[in-house]
Amino acid sequence: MTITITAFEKSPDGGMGLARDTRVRWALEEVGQSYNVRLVSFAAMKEPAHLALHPFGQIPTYEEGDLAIFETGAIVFHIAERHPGLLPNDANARARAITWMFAALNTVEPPILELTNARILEGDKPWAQERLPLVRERIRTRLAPLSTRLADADWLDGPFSAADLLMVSVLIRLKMSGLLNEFPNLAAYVARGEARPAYQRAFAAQLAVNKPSAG
Ligand SMILES: N[C@@H](CCC(=O)N[C@@H](CS)C(=O)NCC(=O)O)C(=O)O
Repeated sequence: MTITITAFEKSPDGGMGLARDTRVRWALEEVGQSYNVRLVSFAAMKEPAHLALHPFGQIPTYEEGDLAIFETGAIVFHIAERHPGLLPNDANARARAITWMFAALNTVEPPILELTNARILEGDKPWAQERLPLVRERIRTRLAPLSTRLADADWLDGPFSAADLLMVSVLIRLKMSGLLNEFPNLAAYVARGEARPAYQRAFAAQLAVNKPSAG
């Protein structure tokens, strides 16, 4: 069945892979599933046709036959459930992997997004500089236990899974902040994720959309 996802016509990050279609592309690449991409402008994302797919007017969305879903956690979970390779078969290991998927999106991602908000959306506010150390400290309170738990393992719980795909996708956002380098095992973890051929293909595909055209 044909799979179609949506992505930014022009991503604000210029193709650095931070737009969330990258994690969906990555999941599809990991399981060897081909997909189509429908590019949408910021204006189109707020129009009825897209709002019918995504009530909050965001990307990515995922369509497959008569199924349409949104939220990257749900999309990656859906892909992982229908294809082998992203979730363990053992019931307990699977439950632990799903736990880490939620932890990535629910516990680790929010303070990281706060940093983006503080820098970009609130950067011109008089209190912006004063707030930054507090926001960075909140991120450290998540990275420190994550680093302790990962220790010298390659992945969060046994072989690479959808949990690592989401956790790495979330941590990638910190690369420019310097915070990741305070935790060398997390920096190495992200590098391991980025080195996966499936990630490389996903990254290249989103970059191809956003690359400034030659000439
Ligand atoms: N929790 C959602 C977040 C989706 C989201 O924030 N998408 C961004 C792109 S990465 C977006 O569409 N931003 C434009 C907007 O909110 O208007 C998910 O994981 O899918």
